[in-house]
Amino acid sequence: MDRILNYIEGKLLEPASGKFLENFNPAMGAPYSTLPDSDSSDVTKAVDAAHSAFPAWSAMPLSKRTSILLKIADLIDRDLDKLALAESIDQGKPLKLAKSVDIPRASANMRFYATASMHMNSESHLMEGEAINYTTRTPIGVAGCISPWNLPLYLFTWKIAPALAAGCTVVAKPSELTPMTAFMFSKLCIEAGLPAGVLNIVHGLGNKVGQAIVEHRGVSAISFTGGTVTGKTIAATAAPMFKKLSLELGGKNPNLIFADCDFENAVSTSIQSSFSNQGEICLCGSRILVERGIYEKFVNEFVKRTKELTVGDPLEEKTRVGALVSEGHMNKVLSYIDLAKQEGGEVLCGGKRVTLLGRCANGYFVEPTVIVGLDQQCRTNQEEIFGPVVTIMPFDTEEEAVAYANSNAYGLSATIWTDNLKRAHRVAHQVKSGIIWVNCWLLRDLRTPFGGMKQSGVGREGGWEALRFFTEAKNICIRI
Ligand code: TXE
Repeated sequence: MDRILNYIEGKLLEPASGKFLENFNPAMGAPYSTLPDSDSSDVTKAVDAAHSAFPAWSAMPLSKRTSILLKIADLIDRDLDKLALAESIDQGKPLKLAKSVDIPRASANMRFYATASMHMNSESHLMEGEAINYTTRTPIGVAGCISPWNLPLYLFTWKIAPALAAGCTVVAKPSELTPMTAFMFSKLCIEAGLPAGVLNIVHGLGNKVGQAIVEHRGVSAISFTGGTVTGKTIAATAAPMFKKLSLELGGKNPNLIFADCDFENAVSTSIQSSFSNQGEICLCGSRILVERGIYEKFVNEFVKRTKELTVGDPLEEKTRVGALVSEGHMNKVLSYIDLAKQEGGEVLCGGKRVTLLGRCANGYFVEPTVIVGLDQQCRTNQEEIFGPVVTIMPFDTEEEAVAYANSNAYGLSATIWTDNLKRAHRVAHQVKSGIIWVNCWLLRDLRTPFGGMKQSGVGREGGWEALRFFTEAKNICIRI
């Protein structure tokens, strides 16, 4: 069995306790590696290492820092096939997706922030005749980066890259459900010559390792992506300590389909936005709202194409829907399908666990599921399911569509399908979400602000936002 180790002070180490946890292959429903069951003493060691490394890393000439981060990006590209295979085995996602999206995005994150830091400049403001102000932005210190299991290396690097590029040193924790590519990443950092202690990766459980990172007085900022409930716990711990917080939490995103849309494009992209990565993407459009004039036509076509999706072994080329990340998560998704039925929903397709033959006989597979007949306020339409389950509801007017879209505590992203440009702008301005896609989905420009409103989080990642988050601004005012 592979043994994952912590990465502290430039070395691959066992946890202080000597204890390890099992790491499951969700497509097989069986453990295949172990990971450290670390605790607060490992976190303290990592924070100490990060503090020791901070003065040299933050003072390193930008060109040198950049070249190390670019080297890491190159090594990710070199190992694309190995990393993609590991990600698919660890997470359950189709290998094809890991190869085309997850791992390329991980190296893109490193490259984007390595070079962005070269272009970041600080502001200066002249107060006519009186004074000149200039603002400095210096790295905040040791940053804590906590990431989830749905897009493991993709989201891990999305936090680490801007933190390191800004000159911070980092203590990071990947999800205990998907630790493998973060472990492989630590080996690439060693190979790239990242100085010891600049990045420390402590593996283990959220309520032990994650909580210890959030509680540690030596950690100045926490960047977290994960569930809203965990986000609340983190905020409750970190806020009284006045730590800087970036929380990217859940979503229950509306997908608004107007009758004047490009129908083919709307249906085919909605299949993607519903079931990509088994629906385990915070940006998935799990509430589909369709203008009544095309409601029936849309539902029929959508269900037909959903039934054509191959649920199967993530390593097979034809697989479109892989395994859910864990047995617990699969049971949660199935319980929401039961709830939808109790709430009066009609399951038009899917709804059940899939049992495959062969090596994946015990895997955590769920059929892509389409449910209609539910009202906007029921729990199925209010709570994040985070699986291959969507609901479809009709609407009659634009006002109604906007009201339905906003009738939820989350506000991460929304998709709008219409060929009417004025409507696109009107609706985009009224929907309360941090990210709006018009006639597309998950089209990402890394320069744009990324994050949610309401219960979807606090703060924004992406572009300058992340570099600002990991730096502290200071204004200096000099009388002329
Ligand atoms: O995530 P957690 P879970 C949603 C999704 C899912 C639900 C719960 O609806 O069903 O959240 O998933 C670490 N202090 N999303 O419980 O716990 C944990 O170890 C510090 C949406 O698996 O939020 C992991 O590294 N850290 C989402 C990370 O937090 C703690 C992606 C995320 O895990 C901690 C994942 C604590 N007290 C789930 N407790 C998205 N928005 O992308 C746990 N962690």
